[in-house]
Amino acid sequence: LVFVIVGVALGVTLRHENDTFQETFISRCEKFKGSDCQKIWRAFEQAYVGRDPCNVPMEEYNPLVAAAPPQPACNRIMLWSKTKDVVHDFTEKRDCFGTLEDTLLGSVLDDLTWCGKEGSSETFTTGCPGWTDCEKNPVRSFWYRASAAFADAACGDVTAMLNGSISTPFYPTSIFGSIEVKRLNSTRVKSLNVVLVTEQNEVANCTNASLKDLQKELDKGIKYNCKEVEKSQIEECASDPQKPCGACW
Ligand code: N1C
Repeated sequence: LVFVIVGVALGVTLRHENDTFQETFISRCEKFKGSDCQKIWRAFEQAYVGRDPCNVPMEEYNPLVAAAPPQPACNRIMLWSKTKDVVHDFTEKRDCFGTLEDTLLGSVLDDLTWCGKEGSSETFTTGCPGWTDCEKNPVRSFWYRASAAFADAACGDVTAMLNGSISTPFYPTSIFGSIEVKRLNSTRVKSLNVVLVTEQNEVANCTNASLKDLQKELDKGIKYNCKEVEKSQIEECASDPQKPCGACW
């Protein structure tokens, strides 16, 4: 009897886990009017369901990206690395820039964890590999693939917020460094404008060696600019709807 009760309880928990994840996915997706969220869910699921959670290459998300391609607006694209909080605080309050989290896929999967298991058709949200446990985990491969699609679609003047409180604001193994910068194409992108977010204890400025590496990675023909901006200034502008976007820094 004890086994039956434990078994049923476990079954109920798993079923619950599975259902709430799918419900979150669908309800976030439905905020994007006119999207076929059932179809997008199926394209998502097929990437990792029934697979070893350490062997999900980013290409498995090709059908998902095809079902919901990111369509960023030119001149408003915001990329970032190690500055998620300040970036999202700003983009939530002001309609100046769009990040990957403002696109359907980025917004649906932000802050979620998921994986499959060999021989199972379910989605799990616990017991999944962490970001660095293995390289080809479903969450990491998703962000690689979605970021690649976002950068491929970038156009006009692109902004990137990097962290001036660390010694290497441009980190070659980050998604920004290893995927996005490399995929910006000079036939569509005019310039990359780095906003180096500084605090009282400024560690890096625009002359930082890692930013030289960033310029080397850029497609020739894309103009590069860098500006040090205090975090408090970005926060002030976020809270001042009167201030034009172009006057924030
Ligand atoms: O590795 P990063 O930053 O350089 O990646 C950031 C870069 C941004 O420009 C985004 O377009 O890549 C994209 N991106 C996301 O949009 C995103 N949302 C949430 C990359 N990662 C994203 N996450 C989570 O943040 C992801 O699960 C991983 O844990 C971090 C990576 O952040 P980072 O190292 O600061």
